[in-house]
Amino acid sequence: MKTSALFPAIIASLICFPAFAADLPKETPADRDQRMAWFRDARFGMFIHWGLYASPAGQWNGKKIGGIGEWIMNNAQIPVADYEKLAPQFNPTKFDAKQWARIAKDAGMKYVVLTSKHHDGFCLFDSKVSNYTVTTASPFKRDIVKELAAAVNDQGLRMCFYHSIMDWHHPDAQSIAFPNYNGGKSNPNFPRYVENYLKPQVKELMTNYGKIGIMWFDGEWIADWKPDMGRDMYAFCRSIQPDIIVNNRVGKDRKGMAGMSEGPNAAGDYGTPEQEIPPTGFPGLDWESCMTMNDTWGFKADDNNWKSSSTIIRMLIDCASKGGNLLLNVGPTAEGLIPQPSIQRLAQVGKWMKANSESIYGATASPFKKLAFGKCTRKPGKLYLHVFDWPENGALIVPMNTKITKAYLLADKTQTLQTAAAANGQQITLPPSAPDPVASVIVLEIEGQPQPTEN
Ligand code: FHN
Repeated sequence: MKTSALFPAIIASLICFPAFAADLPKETPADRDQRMAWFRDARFGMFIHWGLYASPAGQWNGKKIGGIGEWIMNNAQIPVADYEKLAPQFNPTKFDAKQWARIAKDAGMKYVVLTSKHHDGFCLFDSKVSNYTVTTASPFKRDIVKELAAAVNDQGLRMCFYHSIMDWHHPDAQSIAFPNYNGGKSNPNFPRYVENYLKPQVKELMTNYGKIGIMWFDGEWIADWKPDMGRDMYAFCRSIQPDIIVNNRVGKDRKGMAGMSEGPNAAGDYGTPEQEIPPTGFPGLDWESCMTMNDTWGFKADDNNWKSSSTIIRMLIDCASKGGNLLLNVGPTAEGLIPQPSIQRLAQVGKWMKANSESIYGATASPFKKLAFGKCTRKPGKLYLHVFDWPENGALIVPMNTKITKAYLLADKTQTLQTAAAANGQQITLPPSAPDPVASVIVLEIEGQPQPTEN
C-alpha cells in the first residue's frame, strides 16, 4: 500500500474517535471487597477454549503444526480467506450446554470462562457487528454463548467471557499482519476496530446474556493496544455491569507469564499467571492461575500429555493455599464434546471436592511459608492441613505455637484426633494410613491467630 493511501485512515482515526478515557473508576476498599467476594470464595473455575481451531485440531494440509491448538492460524501461516473456510464446516451437533455446565458443577467449579472470541476472530455468539459468527457463518446457527450462559446460570455458577483484543481476522486489526499475525505490524485503523467492533461486542456480551462474572481479556500485548485503551475498556465494562470483575490483561501491565500487574494506574482487578502457580502468593492481591490439563488450550487431536487427577487436585490446593484461584482449561472437539480424559479428571476432582471443598471455598492463604507434609489453607479460627505425605510414624508435626482446641478429619468429622504440644510445634496423632491417597484434610480448630515457629 502506498503511504498516501494510509492518510485517510490515519486522519479518520484522529478525527472520528475520541481519546480513550484514561481514568479508572474510583471505589472504596470496602466496595471492592464486596465486588471481589464471590471470586475469592470460588477458588475454582472452568476455562473453555473453543472455536474454529477445534476442526483442524493441530493439523493443516496433512501436516502436524507445532504449538498450541488455537494458534494454528498464526503458526501454520494460514491466510484469512483459507482459515475462514472452516466456518461453514463448523457444525458441533454434539454440543450440549447442560452437560458442560453439569461437568463444571460436579467438579466443584464455581464459574465458567468461555472464549466468546479468541485471537482468530471467530465469534461463538450472535454479534450484530460481525458476520464472522457461529450464528451467521456456520451451519450450526445456534448462539453457543446464549445456551451455555443459561445452563451455567441454571447450575448456580457464574458465566464469564474470554474476549481477545488481538484479532487476526478483522481488517482493521491484525489481519493485515499476515503471514505473522502476532508479529506486531501496526494497523492505523486499529482505533476504529476498538470503537466500532471490539467495544460494541463487549457491550453485547454484557447486555444480552444476563449477569456476567468476569470479562477476561487477552491478546493485549500487541503494539496497537495502548494503556489508555485498557483503562477505557475497564471503565466501559464497569459502566455496563458495575459489579463485573475484569482481569488485568485489559491493560498493558502484565509482566510475562507470571501475569501480575503493579501500580495505581494498572487496569484490571486481578493477576493472571499462566501455566504456572506462583511460588508464593501475593498478599493483598487477587490472582488466578490458568492451566491446561494437557499442553494445549484449544483441542489438538494428538496431545495426550495429560496431567494426572492427583496433580490437578494438588494444583487446586496449591493455589488456594497461596490465596489464589485455579482456572482449569478444557478444549472441546469440533463435534462439541469435552474430551473424555478431561471429563474423567474433572470427575476425580469433583469426588475429592465433595468431601473436602470446605477447605477450598472461601479459604485464605496459609500462615506457613512451607510445610514438610503438604499445604494449608485457613478460615477464621480454623486451619485446614492438606497432607500429601502421610507420616509413617503417625505423628504429624505442625510448626506453630498455637493452642489447638479440636482436630479432626474433614472427610469424617466424627474422627477426632489427639493433639499435644511438642518440642518443635504441635503434634497430631493420625490414623495409621492416609484416608485419601491424594490429599487428606485435617481440620484444626485453634485459639487466636496461628503463630508459626519457622517463618
Ligand atoms: O495466546 C493466548 C493463548 O492462546 C491462551 O488463550 C492463553 C490462556 O491464558 N492466553 C494467551 C497468551 O497469554
